[in-house]
Amino acid sequence: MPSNKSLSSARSMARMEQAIQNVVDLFSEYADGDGKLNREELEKLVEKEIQNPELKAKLSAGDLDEAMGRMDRNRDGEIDFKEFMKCLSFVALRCYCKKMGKGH
Ligand SMILES: [Ca+2]
Ligand SMILES: [Ca+2]
Repeated sequence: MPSNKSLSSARSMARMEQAIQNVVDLFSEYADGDGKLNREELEKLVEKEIQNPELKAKLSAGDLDEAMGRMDRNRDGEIDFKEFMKCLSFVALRCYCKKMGKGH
């Protein structure tokens, strides 16, 4: 008969926890130890972790400088986790609006 003990220890992460963990892991992996993404690191992240062609086109080449400028709120030339989260929530909101058919 199944034991409660194994249930709690073998539990896989819930979706919400998984989503949060993914974002934290993604950022820290690309920030490479110093807790901030410079332009080169941001470029790598966009290159490898974004597949949506529409989003990718927006962020590639020359637009990356613009995106970086918009994300870098405190103008220190790098993206910290807080700035990254702001950008992510903006993208998520747009994605949500699209899904709900509210366009633009
Ligand atoms: Ca870095
Ligand atoms: Ca910054």
